[in-house]
Amino acid sequence: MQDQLIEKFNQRDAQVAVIGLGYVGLPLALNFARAGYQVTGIDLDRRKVEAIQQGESYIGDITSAEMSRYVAAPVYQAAVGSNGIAPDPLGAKDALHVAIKQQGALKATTDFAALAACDAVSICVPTPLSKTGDPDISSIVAATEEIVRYLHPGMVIVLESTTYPGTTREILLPLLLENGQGLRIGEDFFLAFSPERIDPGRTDWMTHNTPKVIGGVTPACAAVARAYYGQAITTLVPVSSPDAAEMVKLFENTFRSVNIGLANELLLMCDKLGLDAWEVINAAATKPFGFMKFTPGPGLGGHCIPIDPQYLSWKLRTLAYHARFIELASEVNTEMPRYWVQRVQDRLNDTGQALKGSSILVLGIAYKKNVSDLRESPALDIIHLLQAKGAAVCYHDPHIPSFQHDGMAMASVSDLSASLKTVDCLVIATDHDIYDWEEIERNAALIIDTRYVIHR
Ligand code: SAJ
Repeated sequence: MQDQLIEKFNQRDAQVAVIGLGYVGLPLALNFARAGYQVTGIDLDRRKVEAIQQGESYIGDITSAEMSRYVAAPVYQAAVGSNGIAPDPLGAKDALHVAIKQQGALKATTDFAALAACDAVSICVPTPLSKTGDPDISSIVAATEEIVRYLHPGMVIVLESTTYPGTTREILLPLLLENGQGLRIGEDFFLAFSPERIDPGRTDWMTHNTPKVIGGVTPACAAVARAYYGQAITTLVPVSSPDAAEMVKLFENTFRSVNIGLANELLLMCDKLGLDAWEVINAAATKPFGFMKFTPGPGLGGHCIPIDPQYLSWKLRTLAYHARFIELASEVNTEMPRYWVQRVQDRLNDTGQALKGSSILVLGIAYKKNVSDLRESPALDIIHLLQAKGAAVCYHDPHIPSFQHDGMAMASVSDLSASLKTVDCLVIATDHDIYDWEEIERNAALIIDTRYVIHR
């Protein structure tokens, strides 16, 4: 079975599925289609499925023109049932079959039954934190339970979702082994973990050319998973187990969280010493070796860096180990919004004005520059804290015209120049490249710059 499957991948004559068509799954599905596989994208969100069927991209990194090249040809659409599965794609007339093979490499559906015809499936579903701050892998479990229903001999499953070490082996494997058909791991079906390394908006490192770590449950699983991914990804980095691969991903992002926390603590220390933290950091960054620059900021945003390390510290707590760096970094990073609000209060106080009743404009609320993603953005905490102290807060962000979050509903001010001239204080939370910083500095009375973009 192993050799048959590997040969199918090497011949690029495999049918594969990607579960979860977000910023990770859709680019992966496209890369598999580009490699020559027949790809079925599966997502619970019918709007995503319909958009793909229409050749419309909803991911910034993919153009609709690019996607349309791989979406099923019109003739295939005619034959496809409403749930996105052709009645009998392999028995279709020659013309349809050729159309499917050449152009219909990518189709989408909400129906997991498509897995019955698949030789491989990649799981790219979200792994958030629960309300209590613990890992929520319910989407992974739900996807795996669907896979079990359609598990058949000659199938490889690769988990991509970021999760704690042990998930693949301790959660997915037992579920898959209860397949009721006596299918054996490493003989009849194969299982591996390969973490995603997508950085939305990047054009230098993309899915196909970013080295991809991959760890199989058994040597046969590793060989099959490498054949599956090797046709679409330039560089594979095999590791000894799925646990190691899971740990690699968490270490990568914990590395960032801890170093960002150190940069933020440097700011707090420089405050006490009356030093300019950015001057210190920029000078330290001239060291040509043994140093990597991170900068203080408004706090830690995004759907990766604040979340992933918590998966690791949670797992270690179950083993009675306290992951001190992770928890300390999280403590420092989450404290930053409060630190910056205190800076606003002090600056207004210096001019004899109370924060209460003052008007504050927060500039840039996305979690980092040049993105429109608001998830875990510290700017939201800054707005909330300022409002709690009685300030009248407005914001401007060209990437986020309006938002609703945690009972807050706001819209970006339309005339930035006019707003700059009227507010008491400006807080620069995200330094989008689109801003004209000289004009901003000319028009704003008081500036609290969490990104050091004005003084750069
Ligand atoms: N931040 C700082 N100081 C820094 C760097 C970042 O305050 O020196 C803040 C950012 O403003 C943001 C948060 O930390 O709020 C996270 O920033 P990030 O640069 O890590 O950006 P992310 O969250 O988009 O991280 C992603 C990750 N990619 C994946 O998980 C696949 C991360 O591993 C990448 O290294 C990062 O992109 C990247 O390099 O851009």
